[in-house]
Amino acid sequence: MTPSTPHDFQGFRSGFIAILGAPNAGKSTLLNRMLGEKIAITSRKPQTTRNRILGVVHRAKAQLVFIDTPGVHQSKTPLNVRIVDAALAALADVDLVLILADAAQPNPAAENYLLKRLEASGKPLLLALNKIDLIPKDELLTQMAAWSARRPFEAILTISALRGLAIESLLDAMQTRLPEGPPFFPEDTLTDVPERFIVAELIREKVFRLTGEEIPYASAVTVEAFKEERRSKTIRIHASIHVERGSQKGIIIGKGGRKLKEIGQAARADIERLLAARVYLELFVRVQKNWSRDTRALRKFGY
Ligand SMILES: Nc1nc2c(ncn2[C@@H]2O[C@H](COP(=O)(O)OP(=O)(O)OP(=O)(O)O)[C@@H](O)[C@H]2O)c(=O)[nH]1
Ligand SMILES: [Mg+2]
Repeated sequence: MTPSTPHDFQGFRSGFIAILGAPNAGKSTLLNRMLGEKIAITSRKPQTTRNRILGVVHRAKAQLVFIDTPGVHQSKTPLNVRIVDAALAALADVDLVLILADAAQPNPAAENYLLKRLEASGKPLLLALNKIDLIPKDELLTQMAAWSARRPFEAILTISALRGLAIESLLDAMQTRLPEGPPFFPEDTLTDVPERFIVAELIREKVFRLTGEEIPYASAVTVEAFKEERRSKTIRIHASIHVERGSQKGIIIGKGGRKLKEIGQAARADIERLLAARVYLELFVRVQKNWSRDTRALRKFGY
């Protein structure tokens, strides 16, 4: 690539956009959809995302840098307070905020809390009502009216992140509201999160999807070893699933190790797709008593 002069970026727009919303609104699904790659994990259960995840969308005349965030809600547990703080901290450095709301299952308590926390930020807000594949059009119109009565938005759009409906119009609406300027990242940059982090997240996603009750919320995943074996073209990964109690360890392992095997197989398939390589995945389950309430453990697990 030859170095670019500022002149090359005439008419080019670039900026940072935070995706904020109640838990389960579809924020991570939308990020993946806009990127055309899966970098953020998703599940039917709320509070899937725990960290800020950056994703870069490259368009002909613009670069949109998204920050996917954990769902904002009022919760007082140490883990959740950290998670929500992480989401709102994303606000500081962005040019625009995209609020994503679940039109099929509105969450007024969390939405109002978010709007209140956004008041002081002074950032322009764009609203997208998601999951329009699940509700009739007239109900959507009622909701749009109700939202615009709550506070003014730059624009209100209706989309389906899962089905890929109206995603281009949403990108257009965001692009026109970004400042003019050169791109922040090279053209081949998709994210700034390390592969190891995405690997840990893909394992955590399987725990979220394949276990019930409190297990997903009591689990954290760390990757201890990540070794490329040139000769066999295999990547050897050792990872641990940390839970809070011995009984939870038993549930994750399952009868005859069946649950852990299921988690491992599903995770490995995704990791192989991500890394485009053969993967040998070894999973351990460890008990770290009440880690979600322990500041040091929270830090160790990346929260
Ligand atoms: N039907 C339908 N389902 C959707 C749509 N977008 C997302 N979902 C589903 O909604 C659920 C939650 O999606 P996520 O992307 O994990 O939601 P999130 O906002 O990132 O959730 P947290 O990280 O927990 O805050 C998943 O089961 C998605 O498949 C949509 O447009 N239509
Ligand atoms: Mg998410």
